[in-house]
Amino acid sequence: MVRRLILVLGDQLSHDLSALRAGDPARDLVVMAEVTEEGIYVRHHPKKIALILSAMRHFADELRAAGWEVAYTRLDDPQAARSITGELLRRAGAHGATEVIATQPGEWRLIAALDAAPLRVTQLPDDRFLSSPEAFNAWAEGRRELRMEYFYREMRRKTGLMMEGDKPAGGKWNYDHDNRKPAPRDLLRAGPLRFAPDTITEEVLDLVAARFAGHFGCLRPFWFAVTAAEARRAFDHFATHLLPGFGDYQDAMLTGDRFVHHSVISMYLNIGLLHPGDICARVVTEWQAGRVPINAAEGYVRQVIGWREYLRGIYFREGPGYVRRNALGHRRALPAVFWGGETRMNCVAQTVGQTREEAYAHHIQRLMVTGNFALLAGVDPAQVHEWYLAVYADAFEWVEAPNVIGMSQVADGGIVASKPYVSSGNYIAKMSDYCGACAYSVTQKTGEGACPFNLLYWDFLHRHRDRFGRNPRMGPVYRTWDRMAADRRETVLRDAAQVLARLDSGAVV
Ligand code: DLZ
Ligand code: SF4
Repeated sequence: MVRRLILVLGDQLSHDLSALRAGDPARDLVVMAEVTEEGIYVRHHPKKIALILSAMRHFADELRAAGWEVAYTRLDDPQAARSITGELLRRAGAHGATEVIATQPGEWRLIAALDAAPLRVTQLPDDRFLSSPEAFNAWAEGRRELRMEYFYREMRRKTGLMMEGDKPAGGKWNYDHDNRKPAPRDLLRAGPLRFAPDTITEEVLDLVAARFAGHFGCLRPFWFAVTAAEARRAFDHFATHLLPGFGDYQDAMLTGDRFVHHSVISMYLNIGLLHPGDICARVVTEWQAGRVPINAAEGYVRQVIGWREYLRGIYFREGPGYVRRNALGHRRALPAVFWGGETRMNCVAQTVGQTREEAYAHHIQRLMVTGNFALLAGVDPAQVHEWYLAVYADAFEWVEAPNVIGMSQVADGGIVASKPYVSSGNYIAKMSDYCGACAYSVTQKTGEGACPFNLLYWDFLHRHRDRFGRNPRMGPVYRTWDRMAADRRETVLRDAAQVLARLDSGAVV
């Protein structure tokens, strides 16, 4: 019988992957390949590359133990092609195969590459999710607005998670209002579970150090889980020690406590080491047992069955052009501070510094510090998107692009976000301890020492009044602006222009 190739990509490390289910270990050959192109099409953070390559190697061993023959290509194999399709062609030639079974990749670029390969490639649906692009489209059909909250409610009903009959448990769908507390310093907070690299990971770390030396980010210390068993332990640790406070403090940012109550398992989830249904079931069990308050459990479940699935639906619905949307016409180049360039803004320095060291920052750091800054400064959203895709270990385009292009940069014209997530320094001062150690003053609204967020916030709203001025949810902020004395408004706009000029000239801001 002619052999078929089963393709398993670096973010498809699940034993129940549709391509593996469709294959036959007695007949088919699994192809896994470490390839240069996947590491450099955006310059991924070295920790992210190491996570993926080490997890791939461990997964290949598990597949072999389960009876599969695996053709595994290492990055330093002199025969290796540079791309996934190059490797498929090479393996097809060597084994006389013409047919490939794949699970659809999470990025249009690779979907197109597989379509264009001169082989018979079947791309099966990726069903490691609780919804599907088809179900999302059916939900979206005929709706004027695609609001996450309504999609989420449908997912609650569909999964039955935290439901009492057809009513939400506790009487409310969403407990976000209880989730906005600044966090106290707590030296005993557990933090995410860390794993010592084994020999496979050590080998990968040396390889990544040699091959991707110029990429932004620290490779070591490397402590990520690299197998499903480790990822489950990491989640278990979170559920036991950190989940109870997750709700209250999920938006809080603390210097020196990078993870607060976050689970830091999104990278494991997104490469297939964890399944969303399993982790939600565990969260619900903790809540049912009375060990976790409802606002924590609901807040966590909403991120997983709500936001995550909703954004995936948007990505596949909107098509390959989505990442080039630029509804606000923003053109500024990404400032050097995003790559670790000097800055006097402590919140940005902390968030970028932590991103460099951990390949991780939590959602409010991403949305309200770096994302907010890029949006207020009018940075080209395609460049912002590429940055997020490169620097975060959990960033794959299906989830990263709608988060950045849609939610953070409102570059999709308002599909994901009904109003821009922008704020002055006030919000950051409330939710973090960053402002106390900052060279700028968050209470100063104009002049040299004024927090740049305070200046750029009004400048942004003023610049985009045509678009946002009629949005009823933006009414109060425009009224505040209009009530300011005319000369004060002029000063704000003049000082903001100076901040932007400094950014453009490469001066330290
Ligand atoms: C991100 C990534 C990296 C850095 N390296 C590889 C690789 O060497 N081999 C592989 O199969 N996958 C890798 N990936 C993940 C792919 O980029 C990912 O599958 C696509 O971007 C689609 O989400
Ligand atoms: Fe950030 Fe402004 Fe606070 Fe400084 S003062 S940390 S720039 S919000």
